[in-house]
Amino acid sequence: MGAQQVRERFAELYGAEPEGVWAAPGRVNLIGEHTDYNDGFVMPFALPHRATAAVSRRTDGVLRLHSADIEGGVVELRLDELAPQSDQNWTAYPAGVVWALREAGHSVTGADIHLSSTVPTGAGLSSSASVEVVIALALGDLYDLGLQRWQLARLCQRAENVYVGAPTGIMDQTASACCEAGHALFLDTRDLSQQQIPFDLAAEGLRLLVVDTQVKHAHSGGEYGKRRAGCEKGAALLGVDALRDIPYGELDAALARLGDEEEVVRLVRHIVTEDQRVERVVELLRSGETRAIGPVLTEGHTSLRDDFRISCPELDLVVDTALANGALGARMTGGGFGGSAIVLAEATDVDTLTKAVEEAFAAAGFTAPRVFEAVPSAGARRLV
Ligand code: GAF
Repeated sequence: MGAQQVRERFAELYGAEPEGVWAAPGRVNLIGEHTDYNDGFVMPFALPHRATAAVSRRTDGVLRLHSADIEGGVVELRLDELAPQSDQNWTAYPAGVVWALREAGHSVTGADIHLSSTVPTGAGLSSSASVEVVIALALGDLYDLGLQRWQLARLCQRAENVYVGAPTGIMDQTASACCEAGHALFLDTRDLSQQQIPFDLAAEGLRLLVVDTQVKHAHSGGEYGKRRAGCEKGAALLGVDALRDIPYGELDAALARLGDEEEVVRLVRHIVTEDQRVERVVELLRSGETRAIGPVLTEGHTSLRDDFRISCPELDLVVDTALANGALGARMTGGGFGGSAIVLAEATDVDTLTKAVEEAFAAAGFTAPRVFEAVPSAGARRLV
């Protein structure tokens, strides 16, 4: 929805113009999956799909929230009653950010907020992080909190981990806050150092398709947390702070030391090889060998399917069908257990590929997927 529409709806709901309108995008992760809570590397880019928020300050300790995308009216909350994991609804994301800001000592005295989003929910495209980041950016601006983008991302992650109760890493919030149009973000999640890597597929006659399988997923469910706990167990058994500290060249020796801890062996192998895949993709993009990243993306999928075990039949079908129909590479993206896959393809193959995936889904009796082209877009910003 455009800034003007969001602004007008705010005025209808709250009886006055908002002080401003902000937007924050969803993301696609090109490579580097589940590495973020292992202090590793990730490489997301922002989608044109975004959460837009019209916001005004209040001084009476009240937070009023409304979403264009959810049935129901304005929800009114008192700031001094906000408490972690007290809310199972969509309001937990914006309220969690207000809670995290106040908990960090920032003086936020209330807000009226109207939200509208074009980021598909439950599709592995960071709809939650986009809501968190747009609220943090808006309140940071209005209350003049002087927060840098990486600080916004950390606060949003805290809102998600503690207030919402989902044990996610820092990738999605940083992507939404820091990505730039025409670039992928090479992020070191240990110190949040980042490099913008030019990623202009159209200029090279390439396309990156997102295939939303329509299989919904949630990170507050147990499987994500189990993978995270397994990785932490691996790091503890190997005597390192995080799996990021196992160099790729020492992987075999590290796995041998894990003995018969089969599940941990698989998790460790995925994380260490995935960090190396991110570094390979960065090198290939830097040297202009964009087509050569395809097989690296596909290796990433195999590792997520067989070692990390977070794929599902729909995601595997996208990858297999795409590869059988000329894709350069394909993989699931995001947290897994559903959500979306990405497909790197020649522009000239897009129609054939899309049709092949749609037909394969129909033949398998799966819900029709939603396929769209992902163009690396701008990060969070003020619109009005
Ligand atoms: C989800 C999480 F929110 C991220 O932090 C990340 O772990 C991702 O899954 C997997 O790479 O999007």
